[in-house]
Amino acid sequence: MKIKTILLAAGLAFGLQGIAPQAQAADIQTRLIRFGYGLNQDSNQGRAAQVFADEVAKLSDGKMQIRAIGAAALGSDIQMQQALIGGAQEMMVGSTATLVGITPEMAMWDTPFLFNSGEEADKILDGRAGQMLIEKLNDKGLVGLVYWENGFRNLTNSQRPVTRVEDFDGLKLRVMQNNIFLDTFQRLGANAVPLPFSELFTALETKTVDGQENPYNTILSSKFYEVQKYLSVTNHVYSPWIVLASKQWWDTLSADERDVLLKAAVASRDFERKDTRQEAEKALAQLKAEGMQVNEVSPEEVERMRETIKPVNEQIKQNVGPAIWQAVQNQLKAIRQGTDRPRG
Ligand code: TK8
Repeated sequence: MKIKTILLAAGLAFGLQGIAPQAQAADIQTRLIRFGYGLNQDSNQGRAAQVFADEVAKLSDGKMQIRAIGAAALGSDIQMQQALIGGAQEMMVGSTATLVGITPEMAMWDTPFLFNSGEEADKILDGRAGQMLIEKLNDKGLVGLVYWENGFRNLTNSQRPVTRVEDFDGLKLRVMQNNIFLDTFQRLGANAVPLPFSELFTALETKTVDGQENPYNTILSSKFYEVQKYLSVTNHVYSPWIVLASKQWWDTLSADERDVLLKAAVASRDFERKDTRQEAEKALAQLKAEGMQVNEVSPEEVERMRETIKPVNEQIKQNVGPAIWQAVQNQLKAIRQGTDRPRG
């Protein structure tokens, strides 16, 4: 009986193979895909964009070509989002913070001091809550593929070391174009000025603003150390990047083509997070070597900052709604108690 079953199974498998049609050629057309991003080519964003491009070429036998275009040459994050929505550009990677105007729920990731580590962020972003937010993009004309690490943000400025809440007083600080960031830094006492990233270096150089906040990697790759003296280790928020496609364009792709893009996006994500973390480990020493004066912020002062900006959480909760807010809190709790189970 047993042997019979095995023979039958083997025969079936053989038979099926015998009658299966020639491996079907994947439904993939020659395509040129513009993939815009804001940082320099020589940055964690640029390196991962190249990995994405290589992976897409490999998986599509060279038919789908990603043209990665950095340094905001296709526009700022917000301009590129609009181009995607209108179908004038195919893909981009940018900050989730600049998406809040379009998808208020994205403010979830602007919650100050939400994550304690990159690994926590990975679990939440790749888990149910991250997916719920990605789905919110669909009826806004965008498709979200994966989250990349931008990283924990730290403060730089040209005026003074920021060691206490009071040191923010009157600092002219560039913030991302997003009400949550504006509110956060106003509460800390800064004079917050929303500006696109593409205008930031010049604004710092001409002293239109005194400071800004971004992860070490970006402070390095955008050469902010040339125009900023002080770096204060605040780690005030972990803000991700998100790889986006134009929905209008995505809807014209075959299932095979989408599959190529999704697989390549996951490969680029895994590369990007590793690369970013490796670079971040070395970046602080490099920034010091470039002449930046770095100061830590004491746990007591971090706590005071946390307290000062706590009301921002209420605004974020309203933006994201109770379902997503709670999904994030529950999963965080499970991660910290060691009871989180990966999806799948
Ligand atoms: C790059 C931006 C950047 C972000 C910012 O386009 O604006 O400060 O951190 O990475 O998305």
